[in-house]
Amino acid sequence: MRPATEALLVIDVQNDFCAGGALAVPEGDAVVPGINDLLDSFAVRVFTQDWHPAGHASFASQHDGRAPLEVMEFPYGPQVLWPNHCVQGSHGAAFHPDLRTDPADVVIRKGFRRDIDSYSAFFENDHQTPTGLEGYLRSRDVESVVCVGLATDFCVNFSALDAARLGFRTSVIESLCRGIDLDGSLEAARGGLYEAGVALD
Ligand code: VGL
Ligand code: ZN
Repeated sequence: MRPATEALLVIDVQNDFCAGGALAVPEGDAVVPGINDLLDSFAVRVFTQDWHPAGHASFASQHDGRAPLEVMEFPYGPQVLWPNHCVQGSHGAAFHPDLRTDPADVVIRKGFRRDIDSYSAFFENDHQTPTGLEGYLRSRDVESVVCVGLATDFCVNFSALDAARLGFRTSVIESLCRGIDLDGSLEAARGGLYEAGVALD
């Protein structure tokens, strides 16, 4: 068993980020068996779920003349526009069917405000609006966070950066993550995580 002060953060292992999904991450499904094996060794297990209302502002379909993967200026800064994905209650938003979800202590849903995206498990993309995860972890006396899931360069990256910034000892198990890799975003994420003191295991 890992120490009681260590949490496993399983990020966005949902159908839309896996093979056949609306925003499929290459080899996204490949993380499932390893995550399943890891769950029982952690005393604190947090899952996140990208959970957008239909018509979410991060969807390219909401902006005339815009295509997925273009970057648009939002009030809080540049925002990548995505294909419609992880719509609340849809099959795409459900966890991968082979992921063991019963061991989850808590499921944090994010991205449910129409006008603001949320990559990080801790804060929305304005970097101010909290999801509540910090308080949850602190009230359970968590000191370390281990991140796995999808996508390495977006939700895993921003979750790990925020965890480190909040003072949690933070690591990312890269073999249990897969990335989107948009214009070098995977290498940029690795560099940023290293700079932030996040261990890449
Ligand atoms: C994600 C893009 C849009 C992710 C979520 O889980 O990494 N990426 N929404
Ligand atoms: Zn999303």
